[in-house]
Amino acid sequence: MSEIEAIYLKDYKKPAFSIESVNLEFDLYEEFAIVTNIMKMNKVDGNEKTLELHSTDLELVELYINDLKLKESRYIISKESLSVLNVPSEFTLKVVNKIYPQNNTELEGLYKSGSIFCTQNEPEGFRSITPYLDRPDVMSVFTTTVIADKESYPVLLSNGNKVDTKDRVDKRRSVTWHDPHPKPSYLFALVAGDLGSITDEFTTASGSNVELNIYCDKGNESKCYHAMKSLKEAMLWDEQKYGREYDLDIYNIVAVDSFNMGAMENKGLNIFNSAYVLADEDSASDANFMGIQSVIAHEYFHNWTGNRITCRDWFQLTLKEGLTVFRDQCFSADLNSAEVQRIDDVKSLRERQFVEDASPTAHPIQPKSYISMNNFYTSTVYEKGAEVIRMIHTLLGEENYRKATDLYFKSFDGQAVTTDDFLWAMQEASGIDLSAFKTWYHQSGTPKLKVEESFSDGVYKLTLTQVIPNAVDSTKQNPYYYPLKMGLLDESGEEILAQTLVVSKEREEFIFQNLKSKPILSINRAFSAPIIVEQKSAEYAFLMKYDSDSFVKYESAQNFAVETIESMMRGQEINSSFVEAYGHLLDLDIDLSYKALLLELPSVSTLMQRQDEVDFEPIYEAKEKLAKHLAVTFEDKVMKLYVDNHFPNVSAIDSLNMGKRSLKNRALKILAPLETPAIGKLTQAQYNESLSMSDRVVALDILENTFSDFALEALGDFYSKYKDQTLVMNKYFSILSASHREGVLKRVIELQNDEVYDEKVPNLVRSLIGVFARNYKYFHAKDASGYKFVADKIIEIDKINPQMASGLAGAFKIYSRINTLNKELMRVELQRILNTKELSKNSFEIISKILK
Ligand code: 0A1
Ligand code: ZN
Repeated sequence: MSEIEAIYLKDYKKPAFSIESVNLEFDLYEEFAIVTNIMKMNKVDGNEKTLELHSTDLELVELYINDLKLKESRYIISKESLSVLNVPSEFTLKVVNKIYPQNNTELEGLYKSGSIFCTQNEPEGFRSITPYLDRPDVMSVFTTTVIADKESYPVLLSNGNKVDTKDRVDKRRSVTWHDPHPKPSYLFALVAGDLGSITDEFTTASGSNVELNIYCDKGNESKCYHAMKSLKEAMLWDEQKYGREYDLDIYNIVAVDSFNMGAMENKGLNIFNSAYVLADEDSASDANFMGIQSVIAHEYFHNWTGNRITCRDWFQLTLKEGLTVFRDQCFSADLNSAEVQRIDDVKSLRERQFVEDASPTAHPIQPKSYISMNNFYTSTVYEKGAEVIRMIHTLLGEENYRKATDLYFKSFDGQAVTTDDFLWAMQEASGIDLSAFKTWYHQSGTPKLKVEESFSDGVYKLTLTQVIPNAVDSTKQNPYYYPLKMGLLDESGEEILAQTLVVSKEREEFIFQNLKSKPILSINRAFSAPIIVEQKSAEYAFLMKYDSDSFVKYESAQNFAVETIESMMRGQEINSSFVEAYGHLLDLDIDLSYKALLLELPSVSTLMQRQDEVDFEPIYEAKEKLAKHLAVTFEDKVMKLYVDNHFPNVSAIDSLNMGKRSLKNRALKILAPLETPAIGKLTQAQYNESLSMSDRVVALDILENTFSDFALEALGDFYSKYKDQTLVMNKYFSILSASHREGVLKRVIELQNDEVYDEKVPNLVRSLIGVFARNYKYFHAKDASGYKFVADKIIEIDKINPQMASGLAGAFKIYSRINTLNKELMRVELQRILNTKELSKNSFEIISKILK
């Protein structure tokens, strides 16, 4: 594998050429496509004689400079480039080449999803379409003509505004699009298909009318209305919160079934994984509706944070992603329950990012090197990146933050910039020195904060010690600078004080005077910093009852449960104070979705992250025992919660009914461990009478895991109802793959032959194989069967779609921390993958890092 080389941030060089304009023509046929690319180019660096364009597996048809056809001696084609020798300082380069979208299973560049031609170019897909300076700091004005058979591909789309349509004699049609905003190639998009659509419009604050279209497979139009509503909500929110208006006459969204990620923010033509567009009450869960609202907004927000201002190079990815995730999180918090949104964001950060940060693939939000950039669309760059922006927001305050973002947009509009440029704007507008804050961009690992308290003579002393993990290469790292929101409560639960401390040293003391008695500490309120707090003997039960901060209340319930489960793992009895405190939660009269979160026991992943040597069995055993005890103790109360929130059974998608559903489904999950026929019947009835997908899948999951006698019938019913709706079938595969019942691996293997399953469709692979690889019980089976199966799949899928394969390889990230027996079993399989001939650089990078 010696030919695989890393790319380093320190090696960044400015481009030697610029591209003033680019004119593209796509002639699309069933077997191939001909791309004609005419670029007006200028030398930036006068000494450079050779123009080196990025180009993957180029099949060149013709090459011209200023209308002069070039002889073979004037250029060199390699696997990854096209070099044109002796170019003048100003010239027009015309490249004609042939590509095969129909055979493209990697889903990068131009490919086919079903019968739809579509593109995915971030980060480096464009170079497989046509030779180009495929780097984000080369921005150009694109004009694109798409030509295809009129009948099979009546809809022809690209970026910008439509400027021309021509019917041609040969039953083909050409449509030309012009995008006046200079953009890098990764934002280029093209779609051709026979699509259905819905249309709406939005009037911007300054009075421009924007045509909004959402395209999908014919027949799915009625499932696009929630996405359209979300788009309009996002457009309005960005005007109100950030003063950002949309800047073209048209905004198109296209939903396709085969897509590697969630969606893509191409200028004026977003392409989406259909899972984040299509929804109706019958087929989508409440979580799906929320997910659509957030991803639609995320892509829309990129128009300013990503497109108008883009990244200088891919090491700056968090510049657009961290900021845009922060923006979409705030949007969702404003439109829904803010407290639930914050807890959900933190849960997801801890389940994914904290695990990554504790693994050999840990990296700073601004990485220093990569082998395949595709591997760096990580929860670190996205979600930890969003936490970093959130800390800046907290340090600056709302008003200064808005001044600073205004300055950022004004200073860098139309440019490709760095995270330092962003920090400059934050600092310049607020007057707050952020130099010590920069550490967050360059270090990896989750910082810990040790909290010690003392009290005497009315003086309360808080001693904070930062415990900073080493980097992956064992080098020591420095302390961080961050805002730490905290409060002090008196014995009766009254809040004495609430403030934001700034933590900046390895060890520091904060003194609070004139207190009547030892206060109770509420720390890292709202999860103001993405850290792990270590505090001995915290007053969890008290904080669960009295804290005014909804996050700390939740955190205390979680921590108390963790403490209880861990003591059970050490052989102790169930802590009755925890059980009592849990009982109080059941009585709270609060937001229903929030209550459902408070009643959830910590995940296996949370517990596993705290173990020095990970072993799942003891975690399961203790957690199941506690769950059963809670169910027995509170059966009547929980049943009342269920009944109160289940009837009348309605399907409406509004916050009240979504809250009712999440609480009653939490109640049903709490009751399930009773395993009584009555609960089995209740679950079966919920499945049979369900009006919403949330109720249906929760019931199905419980039947599958707890009441197997009833499961078969319900699963059969679900299959026959939804086998023609692939998106819904993802839920079916996931439930079966995540199951704890006997024989899961055997069933997963068989399900690969199901007529609905297709190894080329990432959503399906993630639902069946990806979910299995997170089924701790069966993936980590002590006979290595789970590891062997997933390793085989990685090897097989790597040949079809390397991005999908390296995504699956993520399941092995726990390698360095797992118990010795599992570690050895894993090692054998990881080595086997690494020995595979022609392994992609995507998979090579992840697996070689894990094995190091
Ligand atoms: N920029 C998109 C995510 C995205 C990234 C890479 C992709 O293919 C390799 C696809 C999509 C976003 O943040 O939504
Ligand atoms: Zn994004």
